[in-house]
Amino acid sequence: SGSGNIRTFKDGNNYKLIDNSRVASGGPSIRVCDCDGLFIDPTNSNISLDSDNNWKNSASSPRKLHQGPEVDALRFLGQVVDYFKNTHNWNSFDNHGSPLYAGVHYGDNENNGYWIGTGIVFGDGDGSLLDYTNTLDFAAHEFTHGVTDYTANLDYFNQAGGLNESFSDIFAVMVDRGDFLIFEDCTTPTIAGDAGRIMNNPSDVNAVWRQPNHFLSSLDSMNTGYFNGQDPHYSSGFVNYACYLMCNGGTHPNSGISVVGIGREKIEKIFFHALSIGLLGNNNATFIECREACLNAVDLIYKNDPEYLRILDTVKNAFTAVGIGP
Ligand code: ASN
Ligand code: ZN
Ligand code: CA
Repeated sequence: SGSGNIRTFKDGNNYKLIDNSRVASGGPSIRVCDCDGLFIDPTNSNISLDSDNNWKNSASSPRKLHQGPEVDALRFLGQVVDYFKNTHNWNSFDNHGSPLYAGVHYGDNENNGYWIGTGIVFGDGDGSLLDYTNTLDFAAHEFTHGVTDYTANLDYFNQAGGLNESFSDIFAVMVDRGDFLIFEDCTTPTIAGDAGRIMNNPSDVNAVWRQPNHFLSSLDSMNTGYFNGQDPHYSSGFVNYACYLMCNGGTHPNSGISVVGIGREKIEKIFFHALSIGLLGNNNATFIECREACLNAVDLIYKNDPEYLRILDTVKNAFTAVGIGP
């Protein structure tokens, strides 16, 4: 994703993709492992090496030997860690500054990436459906699964599963900032304008995961079973849409309910408060409980803000617009 300077670690004759610049202030060491096409755990193994500290792709070498994605992982995880620290005063994924591991070139043409408890593994993709998976919003999405594990600790099924996925998408777009598209930088490199998920229009045909935009949306063949929570990537759609409406405003096409947008700065604080305090330890939280936690967050954070009533209205109307609550 372009050239630039990075922090590395000199060890004998080699340089390692380790960024310890946050350690002195209590932050995490960020460590990139080269999985080299294997399904291996990056924790404490195979740190990416380079002999001259000039990291680059070699066009002639196979994708799994490209250093670009390894460098990107280091940079993007740094940005994600800095976002959570600077915006939410949350230190690494566990709020204890634990080291964060990235496993790059995970698996053979693997079209996905995962939170693994100590960090994230990133597949290279097959170059068609996905082109590498270590983009900024992918890193932020997966990292947020780690934050969720240490806060609300939401199940990955039923309504809690949808909320779990939604929190990851919400903070993915908060970190990535420019848009409400999920994984747009790595989804189908040959097709312009599509994305994994589209929070501003979850049922858009350009989304790989077409999601219901309302709790009561009739189920199409792609999301059959979402009321049983079989795939959290569908039941997250209307919560994602509520978040979008809170930030940018709009009228829900089904319910006709309008929401006045109040921007991202207040909304990200409200959702983080809900995740880390309101829903703390609430493994099987429901959509309604998420609404209540967000409304409580508005009270606790903005009670004395001159805009308090406007903020409350926006959050309430957005949840109501997507069918969560009265
Ligand atoms: N495996 C990823 C996840 O955390 C990517 C995705 O959103 N499908 O959900
Ligand atoms: Zn996820
Ligand atoms: Ca994005």
